[in-house]
Amino acid sequence: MATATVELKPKDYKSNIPPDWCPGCGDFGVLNALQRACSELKIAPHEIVVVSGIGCSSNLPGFFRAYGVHGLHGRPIPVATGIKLANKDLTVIATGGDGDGYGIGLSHMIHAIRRNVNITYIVMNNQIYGLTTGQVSPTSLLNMKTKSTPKGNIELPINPLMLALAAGCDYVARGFSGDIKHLTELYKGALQHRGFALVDVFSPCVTFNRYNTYDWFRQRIKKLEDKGHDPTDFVAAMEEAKKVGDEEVTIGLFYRNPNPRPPLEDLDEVIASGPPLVKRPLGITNAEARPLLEELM
Ligand SMILES: Cc1ncc(C[n+]2csc(CCOP(=O)(O)OP(=O)(O)O)c2C)c(N)n1
Ligand code: SF4
Ligand SMILES: [Mg+2]
Repeated sequence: MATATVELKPKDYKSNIPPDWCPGCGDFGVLNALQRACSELKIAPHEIVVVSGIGCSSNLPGFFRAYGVHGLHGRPIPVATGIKLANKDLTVIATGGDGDGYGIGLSHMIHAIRRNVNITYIVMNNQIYGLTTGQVSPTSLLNMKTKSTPKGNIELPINPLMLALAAGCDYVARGFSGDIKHLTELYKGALQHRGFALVDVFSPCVTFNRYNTYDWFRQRIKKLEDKGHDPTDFVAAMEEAKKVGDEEVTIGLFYRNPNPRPPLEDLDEVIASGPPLVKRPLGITNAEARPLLEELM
């Protein structure tokens, strides 16, 4: 993680495009907390790349002042992986929604964890497909009525935290976009972690999810730190992650491995052997490189 030499305020991480999310959308809090975290860690905008998929949440890179890629549905992680491998000096953040990351793109998360790609993955989990106007998502609760499940959801929701823990993720956290201060701390931990870090964020869709509202969360949220949870205890993290449903919603740092695995960039012989690949000579002449590049344009 590179650091800025000048002091930057959270507002310095705002792009000149104002967010077009519905008023009250949880994604405002997700963006706000990320701006604060980068400011507090003094990571300069030109050293950050935010990569997203498709969805309301995936519009986030456009509103954040840094390099950004608004990619394909479910594919922020492969793109983020490529960027990190090409330039290990960059702070690479993958973002998107629950449909994007836990539906169509789920396998990418598991493999990136297995490889321990050094990126932070922020999932704006509103338990619905927002952009496509309110269909059931992989994290919609059982029996939830949505546009595509008028009689109630008959499928068990996916548990992203348990999946991440089981795959070997060394930093697993969940926040709530209605608690920006708390979320900022979870992001800071994730950005400082060398390896794959997952921050799942409950980020209410005020337009299409009439069930999991801010009030619904506020009545149920319990913070792990208030429960005396030890984030170095893997079994306790699994036990806490198991608790999803209607009664209690747990947020906080579930797990941080006290003996984290080295990230991919330290293990790959070529990448580990010197400066970022983008800063190394190509080993071929410009004349040889030009036709290869033209093929990609
Ligand atoms: C390959 C592909 N399949 C389906 C779609 C249609 N689509 C766009 S966004 C989306 C789901 C968005 O849900 P989520 O990722 O949870 O984001 P949200 O809008 O809720 O933030 C779908 C199914 C698409 N764009 N591309
Ligand atoms: S539809 Fe839902 S997720 Fe999309 S911008 Fe509006 S409130 Fe946010
Ligand atoms: Mg969603």
